[in-house]
Amino acid sequence: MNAHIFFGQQSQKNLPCMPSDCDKGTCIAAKNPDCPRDIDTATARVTQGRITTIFFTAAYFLEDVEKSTVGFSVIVRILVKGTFIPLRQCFILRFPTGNLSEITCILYQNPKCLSVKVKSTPKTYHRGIKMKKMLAITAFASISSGAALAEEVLHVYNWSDYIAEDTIALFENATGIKVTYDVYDSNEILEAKLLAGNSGYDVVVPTADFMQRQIAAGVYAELDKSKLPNLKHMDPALMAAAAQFDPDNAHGTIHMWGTTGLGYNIDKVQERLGDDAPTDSWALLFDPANAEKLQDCGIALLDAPVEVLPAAMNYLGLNPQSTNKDDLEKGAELVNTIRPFVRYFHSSQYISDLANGDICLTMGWSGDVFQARDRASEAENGVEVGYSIPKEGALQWFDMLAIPVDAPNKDAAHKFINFMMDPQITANNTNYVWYANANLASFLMVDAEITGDSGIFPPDEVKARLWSATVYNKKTDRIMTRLWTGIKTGQ
Ligand code: SPD
Repeated sequence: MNAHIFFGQQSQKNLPCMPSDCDKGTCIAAKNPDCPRDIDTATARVTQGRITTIFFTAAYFLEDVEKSTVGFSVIVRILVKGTFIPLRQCFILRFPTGNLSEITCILYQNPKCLSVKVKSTPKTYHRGIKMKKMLAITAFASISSGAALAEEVLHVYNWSDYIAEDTIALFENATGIKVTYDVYDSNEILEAKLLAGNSGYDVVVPTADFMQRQIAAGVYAELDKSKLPNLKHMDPALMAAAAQFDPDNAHGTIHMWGTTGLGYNIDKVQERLGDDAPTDSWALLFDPANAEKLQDCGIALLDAPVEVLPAAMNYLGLNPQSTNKDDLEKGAELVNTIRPFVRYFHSSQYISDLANGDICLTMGWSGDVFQARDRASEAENGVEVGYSIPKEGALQWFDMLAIPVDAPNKDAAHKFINFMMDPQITANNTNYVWYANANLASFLMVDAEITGDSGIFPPDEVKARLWSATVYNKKTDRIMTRLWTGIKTGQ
């Protein structure tokens, strides 16, 4: 896969469609009737410094593009001051010595056609050759103004395995803000830090039900939506579902959402339970006869009482959202019957263990199980991983981007959250972590393998069987903690 952007006359003859009608307002340049409109956009701007925004016309020459059914991803090289700069994906890029300039290019269906939008330019540039000069100038301006700036820092606390590997670097490159990034793997850990106060974090990612009671405890700042223009991309239906925990989505926006189901090693389960193994049912885990047969190849459970007990209650035919003490105790009793066959309780270790064949069954979060499947297939180790949303039903949850009320850098936090809602960034994240997102504009850029997988984006008939989490009050919390401690310690 190799593609170049060139600025200048040479590239123009390679393009069937060229920018031609630019004026001071907007320019859609694809005039060739063979070219779809808005097939790609290219912008460059200096985000800080004396010249604040420059949008430009550019010409692409694509040598070779990796095709997929959804779109194209490209690697871009840019010529600045006579040197080709190796860059990552064509999305947000910066010049080598400055961190203030950025180029964005998004390529969709037909890479041979070009459509460039030019908005509110200080000057209008019609020719790529002028663009080349302009880039040199802006890079220069960046270097000189960048030296005087103090480093701005953003502290992010997120779930492990929950972001593409280059997202943070792209944000840093785009904004010049340095990110410190820590991870956790349970809501309880995050909650303990937030309730203690002065966590030092600017952005955190609570699950919506935990977030609700944390909002009540005054843990979060209200979002300043004027700083979040990318909110317009969010799916109103999913945001409304998340709003049941945070009215008007006042404190958070959806990072990813998913389900809690069963991850399993297809061959090992089949070897032990035969062709009729109930992989589509909680019975695979909660029927003690099955759990006993699977114990030798390894069963793991999430270390999350609010996930495990309601699933057990659901299998028993009880309301998984119930806070009734008897119901919770019946759920715990069932989990106790399979407890001797459970190897461990952990909420992230199962990803690598499932991928390596070290366990054969886990209760797990959708994307994490798909990551395990992906890792196994990359390792070519013969392990085949399956994920199922049990036919009895499953939890649907939303993980939210939010800002603690005592965040040291709320302005940068808003920039980060807005960046995370950029359609291309969201798509990159989903393509990497295998979780469904709620960003409608991103779907064109999400791998078809992901959008088409019913375990990640469940169809309506499956959605109808999903329940949303219960927000437990202090009294129920205490019951849950007591039951959970009993289960884990085997008493
Ligand atoms: N590896 C990322 C996992 C994110 C899971 N969030 C789950 C919340 C479930 N209630």
